[in-house]
Amino acid sequence: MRSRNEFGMTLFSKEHYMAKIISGGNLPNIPWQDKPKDSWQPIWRYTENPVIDRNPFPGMGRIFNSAVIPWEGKFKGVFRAESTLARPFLYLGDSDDGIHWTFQTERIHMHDPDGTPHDPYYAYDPRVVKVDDTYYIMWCGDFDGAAIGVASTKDFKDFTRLENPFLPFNRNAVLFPRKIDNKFVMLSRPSDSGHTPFGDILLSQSPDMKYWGEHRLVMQKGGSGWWEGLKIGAGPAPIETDEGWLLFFHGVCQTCNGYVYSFSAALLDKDKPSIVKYRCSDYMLTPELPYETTGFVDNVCFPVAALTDQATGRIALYYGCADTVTGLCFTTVDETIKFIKEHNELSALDKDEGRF
Ligand code: BMA
Repeated sequence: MRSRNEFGMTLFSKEHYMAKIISGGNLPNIPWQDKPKDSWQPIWRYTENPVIDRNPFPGMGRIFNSAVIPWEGKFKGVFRAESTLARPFLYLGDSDDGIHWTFQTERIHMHDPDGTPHDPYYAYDPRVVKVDDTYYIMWCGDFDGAAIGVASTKDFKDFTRLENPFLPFNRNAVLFPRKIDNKFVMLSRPSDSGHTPFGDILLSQSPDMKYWGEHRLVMQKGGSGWWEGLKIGAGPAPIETDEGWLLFFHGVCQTCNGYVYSFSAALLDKDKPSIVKYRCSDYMLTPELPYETTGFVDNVCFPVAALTDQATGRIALYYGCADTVTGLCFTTVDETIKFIKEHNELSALDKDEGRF
């Protein structure tokens, strides 16, 4: 509905405006359940969670914090999988519906551009992002401490290791799904050598996925919500919307009984994504159900992958639960952006381009 006020300005009623996803294409087979009628929250869980339970195949203990992407009308997964060694490596999986998975029982092997085998010493929290015709996998691996590893593939059979983008120590790296101003743009979370009692989200740019620079501060931890008081980190690849880049991010709260990982979302400027336009002061999902509150590490909801359907605005998010199993939850671009705006809280630095 559209009307005009006494000054002749056009007014839109709430029903009229619907935020839209503007790239990524349609995904009619996106995993989906409608929002429960009694829910006031912007994100709702898949009722059959977890989608990947404990001990998913012989010898494999836990799969969580993992990436899922559309592939040839079905879905491909790049999983953080921990065998009975309890040490993370990347494994592949396939699914017709994004819910039921078959796994390859041999971990992903990689080589340098000259063909020399070059496997990660360990690898966790993978994100997979398609830019142009190439899929990039980013993970946290060892480089004299925790740092970001990157590999590329076009077929999920052959994986070429690229140069490590950043100095140690760093985690939670994820590319934007297209170049901006002709450059690759990657979010990351620099830290120290320990289990990082601090952390903000930064952005770096590259003409070629090899040389990275033009670093910018995007978002700092904190705000009025204690749920993100200790540190924050980017989740899935930012989603392009008509309001800017929709970024789901996790936040960590320090309690007397350990860390609690929740998540929420922000909107970044379309052309200069180090500028935060809106940021949600409240969490959208926090550990509540037993598979989120109890596991190898209790109280962890850790989002790393999002499937989107441009036609309907649906978003399916995969999140690691308690460092033990994989959960699925849902929202729409409109629900999320509405919630962000209703709970908007920006710091002075959020609005800044983040160049010091
Ligand atoms: C973070 C990462 C995640 C993990 C989380 C909770 O620092 O290591 O992989 O889910 O801690 O243990």
